[in-house]
Amino acid sequence: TSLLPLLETLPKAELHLHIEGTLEPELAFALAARNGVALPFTSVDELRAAYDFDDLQSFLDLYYACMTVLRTEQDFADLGRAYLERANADGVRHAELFFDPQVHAANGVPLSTVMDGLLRALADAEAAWGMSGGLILCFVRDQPVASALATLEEAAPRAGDLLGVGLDSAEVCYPPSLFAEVFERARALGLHRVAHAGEEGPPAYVREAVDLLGVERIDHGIRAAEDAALIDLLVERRIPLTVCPHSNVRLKAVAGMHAHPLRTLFDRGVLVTVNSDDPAYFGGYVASNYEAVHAAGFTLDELVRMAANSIDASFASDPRKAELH
Ligand code: ES4
Ligand code: ZN
Repeated sequence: TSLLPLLETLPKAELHLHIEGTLEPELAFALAARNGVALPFTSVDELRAAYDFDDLQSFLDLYYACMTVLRTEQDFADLGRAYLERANADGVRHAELFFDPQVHAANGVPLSTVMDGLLRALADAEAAWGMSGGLILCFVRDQPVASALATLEEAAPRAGDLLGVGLDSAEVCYPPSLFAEVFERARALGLHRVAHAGEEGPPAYVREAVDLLGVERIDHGIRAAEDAALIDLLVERRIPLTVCPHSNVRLKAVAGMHAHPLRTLFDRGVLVTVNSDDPAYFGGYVASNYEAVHAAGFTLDELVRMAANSIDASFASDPRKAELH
């Protein structure tokens, strides 16, 4: 019997979610037609058939190609609305959305267009379902540091409209240390800081993100399980990991859920959370990711703990966290 209906009722926060990764093929084709943009696929089925990845880069190539259909403030409001409606059905009470402004800028879309559309979707979700949340501006680590700095300066006057900054895209060969100055500036602007690390990259990248970027959470971080002293550091500093089970399996970061280091990390006392990453591409939204964790041998009590961790690990205010528990 499926635990899914029960998992959908657990109050949870989603902390690792690329809003561009919630673009379902049907909406991608609708926006392509609306904006007169061509997709390199002739049908929804052909696009869905391309969701067969070897690694992170093979996914990113398709993800960035599909992002070209996103052009107007309304597109971002529609995208955000569709995700938040789906998340509400999965018991998400607080959602922190990653977005990639440098990629949109390369497509001719200004930062304000992206932010205004997504903020409208978040405001509507708060009004409709009492959902809280916000935006985390991510720097794409395979673009120059100067581009990240310029993007942050462009965003600086609207720092109050952001929860924080993150770091994503191709990981190997782009160590966190490259972005120390960018993250120092984000800290000075009063922004929270997170970074993808230890998804495909080595444990040393997780340590750099903590020591040199001062991040408050690590996105993925699963390769930290290879380094006992690093696990101790995450436990002592109470630095949560935002783990994305379907993503790790589909991008072959792990050999399968049976080989996932989540059990090691959880049993050692790391504050692990369960998230969906790019759910349109990886075969399931957040409750489905909790179900995958259950199928891998975690008990309902343990899943309840991870849902509680997600609220504690969020950037919601303390009164809001108390309300969510
Ligand atoms: C991403 Cl799964 C993943 N890893 C790194 N960067 C990303 N951007 C969107 N999804
Ligand atoms: Zn991610």
